[in-house]
Amino acid sequence: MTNYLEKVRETSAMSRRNFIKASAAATAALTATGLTGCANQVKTADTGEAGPNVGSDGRNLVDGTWVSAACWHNCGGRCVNKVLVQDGVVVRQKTDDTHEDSYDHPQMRGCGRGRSQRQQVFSADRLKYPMKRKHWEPLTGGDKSLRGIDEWERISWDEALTYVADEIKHVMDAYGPRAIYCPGGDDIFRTLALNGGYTYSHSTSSVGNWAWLHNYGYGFIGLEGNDRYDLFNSDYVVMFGSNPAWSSAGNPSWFYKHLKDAGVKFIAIDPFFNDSYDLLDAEWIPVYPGSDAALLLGVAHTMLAEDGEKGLIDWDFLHTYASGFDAESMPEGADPKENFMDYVLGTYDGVPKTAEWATEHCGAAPEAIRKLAEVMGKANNVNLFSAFAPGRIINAEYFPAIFATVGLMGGHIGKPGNSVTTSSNSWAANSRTDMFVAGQTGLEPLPNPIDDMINDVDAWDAILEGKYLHTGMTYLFQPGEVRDIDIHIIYHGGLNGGSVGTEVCSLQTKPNLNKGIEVHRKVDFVVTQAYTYNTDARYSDIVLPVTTEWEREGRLFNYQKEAMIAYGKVCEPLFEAKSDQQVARELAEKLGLNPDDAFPISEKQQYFNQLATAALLDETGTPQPVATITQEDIDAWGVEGTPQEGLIPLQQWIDQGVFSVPRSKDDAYAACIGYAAFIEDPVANPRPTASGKFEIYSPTVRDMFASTTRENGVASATPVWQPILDGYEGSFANWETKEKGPYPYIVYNPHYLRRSHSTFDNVGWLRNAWAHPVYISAQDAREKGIADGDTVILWNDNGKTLRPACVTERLMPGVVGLPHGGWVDIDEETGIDRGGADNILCGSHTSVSGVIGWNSCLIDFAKYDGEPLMADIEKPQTVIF
Ligand SMILES: Nc1nc2c(c(=O)[nH]1)N[C@H]1C(S)=C(S)[C@@H](COP(=O)(O)OP(=O)(O)OC[C@H]3O[C@@H](n4cnc5c(=O)[nH]c(N)nc54)[C@H](O)[C@@H]3O)O[C@H]1N2
Ligand SMILES: Nc1nc2c(c(=O)[nH]1)N[C@H]1C(S)=C(S)[C@@H](COP(=O)(O)OP(=O)(O)OC[C@H]3O[C@@H](n4cnc5c(=O)[nH]c(N)nc54)[C@H](O)[C@@H]3O)O[C@H]1N2
Ligand code: SF4
Ligand SMILES: [Mo]
Repeated sequence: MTNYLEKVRETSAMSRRNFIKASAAATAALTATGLTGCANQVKTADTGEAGPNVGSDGRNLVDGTWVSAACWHNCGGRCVNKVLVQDGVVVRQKTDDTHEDSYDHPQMRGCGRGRSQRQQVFSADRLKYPMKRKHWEPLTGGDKSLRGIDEWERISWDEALTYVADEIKHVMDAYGPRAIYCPGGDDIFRTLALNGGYTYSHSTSSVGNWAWLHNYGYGFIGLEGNDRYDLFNSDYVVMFGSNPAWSSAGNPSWFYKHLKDAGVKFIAIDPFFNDSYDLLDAEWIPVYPGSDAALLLGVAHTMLAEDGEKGLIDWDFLHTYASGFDAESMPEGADPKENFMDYVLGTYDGVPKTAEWATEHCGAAPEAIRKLAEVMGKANNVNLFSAFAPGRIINAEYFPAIFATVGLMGGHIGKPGNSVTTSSNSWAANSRTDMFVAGQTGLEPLPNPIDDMINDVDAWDAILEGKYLHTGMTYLFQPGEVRDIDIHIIYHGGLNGGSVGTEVCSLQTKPNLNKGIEVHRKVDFVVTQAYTYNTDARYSDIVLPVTTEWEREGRLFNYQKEAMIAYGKVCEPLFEAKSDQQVARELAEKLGLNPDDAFPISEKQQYFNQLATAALLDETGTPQPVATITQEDIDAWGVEGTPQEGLIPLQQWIDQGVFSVPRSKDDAYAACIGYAAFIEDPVANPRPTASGKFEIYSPTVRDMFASTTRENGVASATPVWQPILDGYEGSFANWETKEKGPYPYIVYNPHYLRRSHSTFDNVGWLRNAWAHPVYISAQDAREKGIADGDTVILWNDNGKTLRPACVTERLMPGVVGLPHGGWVDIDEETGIDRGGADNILCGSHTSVSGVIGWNSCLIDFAKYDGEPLMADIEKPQTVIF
């Protein structure tokens, strides 16, 4: 063990020497340099045509100090980002070069978005000063219909915070804390909690129906998978709805490519033959969005039908580790007829879920389904993977359970070369089993005294109608209860999740944007903390400009399994921006509260605490502090702390931007197999379910869904197929005759390279690189007379939006791909959105669980006969001051 830690230390020391060599220039402190003028200078340097080491102004782009800089968005990856600072000006960016790149010790390289970060931070459309809407009036809102189109007036911080505090005080007196809706803002939450509370939101956003496996029934808490080295032991990787090349930037696609090169075969189940499948030479099985459960039932039926001849099912495995597969393994007290196998065979409902039955629902050929059944058989080593996308569908509540069950049928859990798991975001192709203990800021939780939480899918209706269905928090259901709610203030406070960059779902990213705008024009007061003129800011009365992570003390990220990314401050706050926490403190003061009660320790101390408490779990699973901290460090930082021995000196970690662990196929982490302990000894290590096994039949899930009182869909203990009402089945007016309805196409939202959700959409370089078209299949385009590049209008009852067409053979006919996150841009004359905002089309529909169906929406589309769209790169930025 000591040897291993020694090796880690040595690697750090080596890269430290390289680092010092590379950045021989002075380490002049930047903090004193006001960078208000920095934006212009950076632009000159960036847009220069000159060679790589000389800026257009002749500036030498080699000398200076490389500083670790944040790339903090919720982007599916987490990478090292460095900026070259010269005389206080950021002139260049680079990524991880702390060591040679290898499979054993990969660099944590950034993507195009991260490398364009300076164009976001130093953008001309940064919010620079507090401002108020010209026709806003205190306490009444003034002309509220002008929200989103009004002019802006610059005001002082004192004025702005006084206005906000007065609105809050007024609403607290008149209606109480429940009237304040605050869907996001880790820092402002603390101030509002101290002030009496606020109404909060929750959502299944990323994971969709995967939420129902995380904590309940099946015991797949977080769906354990295997380490990346183990994947070489597999014959097949079967991928449902996975596009790491777009949505898991960083190393996952590269890890997958190593598997392909080693001879592992890939099968892709997806409406889109995406770039990842192309890279991996995957065999493509096209399916309609939301139809995966149907396809998998066809696979299960085929496995049962062909088991006698081919020996596909591992019966011992099923009976030992799962309950509810067949009549003999049903839990005590349950009706034996409700077992999964008899459901698949159609024993009692008269509908055998054959490959042909599945084809009618999913669109995949019966031969492809039969082939997949053979692949899933027990003779093969299979990693059955899905990203989250196929879970973000209404009526697909039972897809994750059916997915897991098919994996269990072939015995693909808990053994080398086999796993059944979500493979998504930064842990795609490398199970998320942690190698680190995250550092803690030292801020104790400050709970909200109010328990009102509105599901994002219901939020806008709730505010318009004055009532909502309270079901507790996503993942932790309480029985559905209709409550009155009377929202007067919307406070968009920024990001959630105990760390930056995690999901909130703002006006832009919640379903039903047109209804959201109506709500924003109804309530008494809207305030937003933002650094860029995002959709929340646009539809507000008062906007408070905040710093980006580049202008803050620093933070620690441990989203990457094998690396801890640390970054510090790049520059002082631009213009009049303040950190979210500073805003929360100053507002607390205006509200007559003591800001120290909300934030008893400084932002610097919080950063230090994170670094000091981060630990590597060594090969025995024992936490080893990462940072070596001396008394001199503590004194230099001016914080409280205790010296400690770690694996890398504190300042070196921050200078490098990363502490990463060299790996090898023989290390203890490589042997990490999901659920191995349970498989080895299911009695000693039971699953946290009633039966102690994987529960294919789950009364917990049935009761949970039944308790919501939502009507669309069934609450069932047996995982069953449900027609997708906002998907393929719903696209027909008459399913029997196959007569199409008014909205015959399924639109879904691929997470897109140009952006991290809506973030980065204002960055010119990225607009230049990625056009944000709408993907249309060649067949549908032919039928509609649409050519590549034509402006297309997409519509349904929720709204209308425009995009240029990208006509492709890689998309299944009947399916339309509208990338996620385009900034809404409503033409007030026509009501049509020119920004291709996905949530213009996503409605406030849900099903029995309350899941949000981003990838199940119905639309029609046509060639647009109005003025064609200009390319996004031509669109001017909105610079207010
Ligand atoms: N139609 C549709 N909608 C979707 C999805 C979909 O697929 N389709 N996907 C959903 C998913 S998976 C997710 S995770 C959510 C994400 O939803 P969001 O988290 O709302 O998405 P972002 O666009 O990343 O929003 C971040 C916003 O916070 C601002 N911001 C960033 N850093 C800071 C900061 O430090 N302080 C403050 N005050 N503001 C900051 C950014 O400028 C940006 O406007 O979207 C969901 N919405
Ligand atoms: N560039 C970029 N990367 C991101 C993000 C971003 O906004 N931009 N967002 C990050 C976040 S927070 C999240 S949650 C993840 C989301 O990442 P994912 O959940 O992986 O979602 P997508 O990348 O949209 O889609 C992955 C694949 O699923 C397919 N798909 C869609 N619906 C279905 C379906 O019903 N069935 C099947 N079989 N396939 C389907 C799509 O065609 C696509 O090929 O991405 C993360 N990464
Ligand atoms: S994947 Fe995310 S963290 Fe990494 S460089 Fe790209 S945007 Fe930044
Ligand atoms: Mo997400």
